[in-house]
Amino acid sequence: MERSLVLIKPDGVQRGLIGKVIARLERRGLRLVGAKFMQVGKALAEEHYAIHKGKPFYEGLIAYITSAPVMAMAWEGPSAVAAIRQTMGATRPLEAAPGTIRHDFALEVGRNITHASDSPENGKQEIALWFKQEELTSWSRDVDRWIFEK
Ligand code: IDP
Ligand code: MG
Repeated sequence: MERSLVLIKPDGVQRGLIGKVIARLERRGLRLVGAKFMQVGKALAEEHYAIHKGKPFYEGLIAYITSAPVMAMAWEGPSAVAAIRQTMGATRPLEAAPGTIRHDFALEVGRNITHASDSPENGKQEIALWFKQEELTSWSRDVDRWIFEK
């Protein structure tokens, strides 16, 4: 089953949106496999956002993600990466489709509430970066057969 890292960033936590974000992912049919509420240190932030090092917004991005606690989660499902990014909406809230989290709760790209992995490979890598193996729980739900075709 495909997995994605999801972060509710400091703005989402401060604004009391943890429950709303989780509710949308649950409602979609995705399955939670790990979750922890944590303060992000500079080292983890820099490794997580290494691909953006050198970009004009990089320093601000590291300051943003380390500024207050985040809710880090691993979610799974068929095509979980694409499904979750669709539920989050485009990176820039003004380009996000109505009904998406970034459209419905945000205005600015530097305060866009969530992070989600952008490929199945990055999903695996990011979950390995943020979670120890024993922090992830594989399980099944009675309702799975009504959500997952196979
Ligand atoms: P994503 O979060 O939708 O995958 P990325 O392009 O990977 O978007 O960028 C990572 C994060 O960096 C964004 O979610 C956003 O918080 C921040 N970011 C991206 N572009 C800008 C920008 O132009 N100004 C400020 N922050 C930005
Ligand atoms: Mg990204």
